[in-house]
Amino acid sequence: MVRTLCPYCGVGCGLEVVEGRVRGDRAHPSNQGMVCVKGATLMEAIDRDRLHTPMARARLDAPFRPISWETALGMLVDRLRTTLAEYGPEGICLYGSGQFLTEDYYVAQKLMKGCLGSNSFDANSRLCMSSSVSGYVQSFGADGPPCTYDDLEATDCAFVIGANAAECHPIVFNRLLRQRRANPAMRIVVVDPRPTETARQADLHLPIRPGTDIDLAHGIAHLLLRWDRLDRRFLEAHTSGFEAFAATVAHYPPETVARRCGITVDALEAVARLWAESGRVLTLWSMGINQSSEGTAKVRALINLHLLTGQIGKPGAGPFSLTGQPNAMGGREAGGLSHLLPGYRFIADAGHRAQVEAHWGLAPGSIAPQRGRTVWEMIEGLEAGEVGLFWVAATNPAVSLPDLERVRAALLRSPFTVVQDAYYPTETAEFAHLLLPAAQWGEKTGTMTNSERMVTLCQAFRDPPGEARPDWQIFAEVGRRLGFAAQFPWGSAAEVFDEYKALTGGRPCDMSGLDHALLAAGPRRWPSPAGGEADARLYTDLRFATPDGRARFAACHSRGLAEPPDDGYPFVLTTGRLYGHWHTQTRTGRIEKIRKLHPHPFIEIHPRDAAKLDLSEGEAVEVRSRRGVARFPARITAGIAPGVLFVPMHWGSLWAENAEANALTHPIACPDSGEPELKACAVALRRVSGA
Ligand SMILES: Nc1nc2c(c(=O)[nH]1)N[C@H]1C(S)=C(S)[C@@H](COP(=O)(O)OP(=O)(O)OC[C@H]3O[C@@H](n4cnc5c(=O)[nH]c(N)nc54)[C@H](O)[C@@H]3O)O[C@H]1N2
Ligand SMILES: Nc1nc2c(c(=O)[nH]1)N[C@H]1C(S)=C(S)[C@@H](COP(=O)(O)OP(=O)(O)OC[C@H]3O[C@@H](n4cnc5c(=O)[nH]c(N)nc54)[C@H](O)[C@@H]3O)O[C@H]1N2
Ligand code: SF4
Ligand SMILES: [Mo]
Repeated sequence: MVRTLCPYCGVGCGLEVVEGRVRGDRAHPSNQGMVCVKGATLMEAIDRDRLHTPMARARLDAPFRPISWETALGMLVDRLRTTLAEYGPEGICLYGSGQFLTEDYYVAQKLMKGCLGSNSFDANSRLCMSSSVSGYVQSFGADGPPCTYDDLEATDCAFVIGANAAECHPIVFNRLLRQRRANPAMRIVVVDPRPTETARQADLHLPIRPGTDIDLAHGIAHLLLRWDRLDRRFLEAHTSGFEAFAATVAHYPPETVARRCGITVDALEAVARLWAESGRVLTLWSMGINQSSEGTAKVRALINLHLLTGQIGKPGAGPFSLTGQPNAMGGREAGGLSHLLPGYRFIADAGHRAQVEAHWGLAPGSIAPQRGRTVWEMIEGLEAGEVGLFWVAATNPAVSLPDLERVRAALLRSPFTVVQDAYYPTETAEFAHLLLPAAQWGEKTGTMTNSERMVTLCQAFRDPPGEARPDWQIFAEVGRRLGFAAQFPWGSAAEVFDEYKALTGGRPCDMSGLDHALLAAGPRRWPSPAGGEADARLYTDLRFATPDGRARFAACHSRGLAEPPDDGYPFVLTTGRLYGHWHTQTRTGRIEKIRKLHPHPFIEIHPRDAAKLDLSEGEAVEVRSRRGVARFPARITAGIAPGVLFVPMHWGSLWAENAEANALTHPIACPDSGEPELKACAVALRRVSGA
């Protein structure tokens, strides 16, 4: 029996692998033996359509030919050297993933930011958690979700906003439902423009208009101030910026807020009353908040409510982001975004750079002082001819980035693209010059951190197929061949972890007390300082990670959608996920049971809008935005608000004809987090007659 972690969502369920089958690990505190359909069917896809050997081609219209690792690594190292000489370090970009192990992430940071001098390592977390990262950092002084899953079973009121947890974080949602069964007075509020499975289970569902979350949060704060339902002692002792915040929310009276959000004043008052009267309030959010041109401000507006009411640092209470990918947390800890360094450090901080340079045995000044490119800036860099080498690992940007026409055009211009993936074909492989076969889950050992800061050792239990190699080993071998033998000496992932954890000592994400041997006995939550104990929750002493120890209120106004609907594009399209599928389907598209569950893409539309187009159930609709078109069979549902549409993100060009959500979306991003507004764009509809 081997213990590991589910490689899908950020719930981070512990698994046991016994004789080639997986089951939930009862000893794992996060899931206590439970798994959802994705975890349960995991084994079925791990051998299908794998990439077995490196492959290369001189031009994108030529066929790939298999090559040896020796040839592939030689080619890559030559190309890195010539790109450095011709473009400078920032001409090299590596785009990674929350599906890396922490060890993969760490070695990639050392290679890119340390040895190559390019801070342009970014991850798909930029499309996912980066607004939560910047929200936590701005409000608390450090990243890190303060809560644990035990809070799900200790809360009186779960405020679920912009998250379809029943489908996307099923085991977290199960634990919440378990709490409501145990404590019938407990309430679940769901704020989502769609009638999701999560909303159907709610005691109160607020179907707000997309992009009005800040209005809603400020509207709640306005009422709490009016009713004088504040925790004044907490406010005065532990926060800053209250006056400016109070002045801001004065502009959000209930009538205005209800109108903007498209809900009734009664509904607004009902939710504000729950905030006022519940002993313990837990806010859970995910992409409906983060994927927004004001994502950071949305996160801070939610945190404001916790500061106003002192709902933090105690069981059952606090702001709790639900992490998307299995190791997006570990990625943040290891510095896996273009403005970060390992141990929750920042590129912009000269002291932080010096600490990391010293740890890496590199000369002072090796790490460049400016942040690197975000993934969208990498695309712009390709367009401008400023990027000479684009290296993609464990993500499928030819499906998951916004404005795909523009992305594809940029990829076609790329002088040299490396795609390091476990599967072949993928949509992004079409744009590669060099393919590197990666070992995936079960074939490499290393650690992942889930949403509740629980670090789990994922143990290998099978050999990689063909010549596939763990990502960290690929990065390390490239580093050695570039002349950095001393920097990449490790023989095992356990040694990588030991070097990495030393960089977390004394930092908020301290895991200096952990190692692989200890984790083999069971998962551990950080902070885990060497030789010390720490509370399970962050900020139980109500001292925050800011210089004055106070959490900061944000006084931001709601700006609404970056691309609001208008006469030419009168609908708001939102995008998201389905219970069975995982992202771009590289695994789940190859599993019969899941294909049956979700056989084809679709668009959700309100009956009134469908009637205007004379559209009946299942008929094809053409959806057009300023950037592209796609077609979907209509799914008519009274639950969705009129004027709002929904399409799932899962169908790229390999899996359906012309049904890409991201053909339509735009890249306008939050100025603080760089996270694009994947949740809303303006579109027009046309019935496709005879289809
Ligand atoms: N089954 C499944 N589970 C997954 C994944 C998967 O691919 N499949 N992926 C994982 C990953 S990486 C992630 S990031 C998470 C995402 O998890 P979630 O964020 O829960 O999933 P989404 O479907 O992307 O979006 C959630 C909801 O946001 C709503 N929404 C849209 N616009 C707004 C708005 O303006 N305000 C509010 N309040 N809500 C809005 C949408 O209607 C949608 O129901 O799921 C993880 N879990
Ligand atoms: N319209 C719209 N677009 C979105 C979103 C949305 O809600 N709406 N959500 C965004 C979000 S939150 C996310 S997280 C992204 C996800 O988007 P992607 O990251 O593009 O999606 P995945 O299909 O998970 O891609 C992971 C890739 O890594 C490969 N892989 C798996 N394991 C390994 C490994 O160990 N090593 C290597 N090298 N490869 C491996 C898989 O085969 C797959 O090709 O999509 C974003 N795009
Ligand atoms: S809830 Fe998430 S981590 Fe748990 S089994 Fe399902 S996909 Fe895997
Ligand atoms: Mo995500």
